[in-house]
Amino acid sequence: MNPTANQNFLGALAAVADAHAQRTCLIQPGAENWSFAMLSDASRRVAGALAEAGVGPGDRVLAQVDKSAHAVALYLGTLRVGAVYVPINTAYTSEEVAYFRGDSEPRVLVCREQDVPALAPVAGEADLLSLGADGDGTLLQNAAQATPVDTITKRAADDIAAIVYTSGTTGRSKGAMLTHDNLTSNARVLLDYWGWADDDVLLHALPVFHVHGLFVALHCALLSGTPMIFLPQFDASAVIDALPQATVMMGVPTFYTRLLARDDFTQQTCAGVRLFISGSAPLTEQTFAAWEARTGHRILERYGMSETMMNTSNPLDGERVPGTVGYPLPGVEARVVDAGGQELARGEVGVIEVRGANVFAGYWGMPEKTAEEFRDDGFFITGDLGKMEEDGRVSIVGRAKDLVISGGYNIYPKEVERLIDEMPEVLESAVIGVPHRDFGEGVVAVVVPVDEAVEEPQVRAVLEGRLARFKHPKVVVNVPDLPRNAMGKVQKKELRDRYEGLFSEA
Ligand code: MLC
Ligand code: AMP
Repeated sequence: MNPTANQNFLGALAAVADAHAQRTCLIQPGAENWSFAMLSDASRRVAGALAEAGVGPGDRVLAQVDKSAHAVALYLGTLRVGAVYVPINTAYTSEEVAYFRGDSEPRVLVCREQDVPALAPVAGEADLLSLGADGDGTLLQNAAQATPVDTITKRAADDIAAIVYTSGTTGRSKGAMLTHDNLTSNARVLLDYWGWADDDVLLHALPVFHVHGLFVALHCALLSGTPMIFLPQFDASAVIDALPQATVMMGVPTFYTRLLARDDFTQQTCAGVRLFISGSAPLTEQTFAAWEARTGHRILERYGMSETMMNTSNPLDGERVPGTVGYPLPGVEARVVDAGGQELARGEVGVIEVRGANVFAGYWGMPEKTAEEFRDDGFFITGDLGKMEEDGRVSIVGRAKDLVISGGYNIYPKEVERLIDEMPEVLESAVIGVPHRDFGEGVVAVVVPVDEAVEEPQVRAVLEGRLARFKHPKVVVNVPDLPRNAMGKVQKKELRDRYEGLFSEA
């Protein structure tokens, strides 16, 4: 790598876009398709609006926007001016957005038009701009007046391209800083490992505020100059309609279980597909087997995180083993260690640690937290429990971190417990995840009431407006006390075992 060259990841994407200018980039059923040239052009205009708003290299652009072609242009426009893209879930409440705004100190906050009144009071120093999925709003109005930016601001390989927030087990969310080199290296590895071909068409139904939809999926298509069927969200009917035109689909396990629940989803639907990829949450062996029985395809499962993007993957050619997440990707080292950080023998369960060009630069504004999660030799402590098989495959068996993954979204119990514990009717609570047929895990609040039993609507009413709804407990259970160990620590495993059948009918 030439250290004096411009390492802005957008440079690589722009070169591909120029080479495929007239090719379709975004296939949008029911709306106009966008060519690579149209997307490049839109990103230049958005960059103009951002530059006019004073956004420069290293400045943060916080975005809470619906998925759309314009949202992709906003991401690319941010990179173009050398700024840092900070995407957040559209389900977050204004109270949650206030935290991200305060922590990331963006120059600009871009939100949906309907959210302007609620977010104006929390925008702080940031300019508040709006962007509708159809292109309405002040961002594009400003872009129409601004001079488009043709240059790509020079960035070093280790300059920050994006901050992706991932919730903290103890405190508030931490912003994982991903560098231009992190994005570039992981995208190149995935294109090669998954055998991306010139005639591939990706079905993209993931949200574009997490690494799965924004980086893994989008980058594979943009960096290979191949089209995506760009759906605004996952809707089983829309996916069944679009799949016959696709060759690759990426999804969280819920996508797969929801498709399997449909009688009109058949082998014929995916006759043209060469690869189904799953990640962000464990894919059960039952889903793997049911998918193979229905479609003849063995789903390729891979493992990643916001902090690292993709770490391991089952092979494209070769055995895809259900219940495992495959081999460390080229350039990624993985090891399994005990509590003291000693590497364990193959087959033994411990914490997974990874090192490589994909691993993030640290948590934004949290040097101590960053130091705690890295070993001296540069390995990042993932907090996932797993083992390495004799042949080098990795299996994930659980989590050392107290985390629920529901439909591919992470929910940190502490964040929910803190609010429930503030209720005068509650003595204490424990929030857990138990098996859920649709979401993989469903959130359950186990509460010790002061007096009368606490009902689910009461809890929801307290959380409403304060926590995104996907984090709300789907069930509230009342108990006289919480099981604790000798140290006084709540035994969540015991609670998970006790309530494991709660959603069996779900
Ligand atoms: C929505 N709801 C959820 C939920 N999604 N509840 C629990 N878990 C979820 N994941 C709730 C809403 O709050 C709402 O509740 C109700 O369900 C209907 O909302 P919806 O928006 O209509 O939901 P739906 O369209 O059904 O969404 C489900 C989904 C979506 C699975 C399609 O959650 C999704 O796209 N998930 C993908 C997440 C993802 O991309 N993860 C990648 C992270 S990156 P109410 O109460 O309002 O009715 C990562 C690294 C890696 O992990 O390795 O990839
Ligand atoms: P996030 O904070 O959204 O980046 O979530 C990352 C977490 O998702 C990882 O630390 C894992 O716990 C989990 N995860 C991602 N992919 C898989 C997978 N294939 N199997 C099991 N867990 C996964």
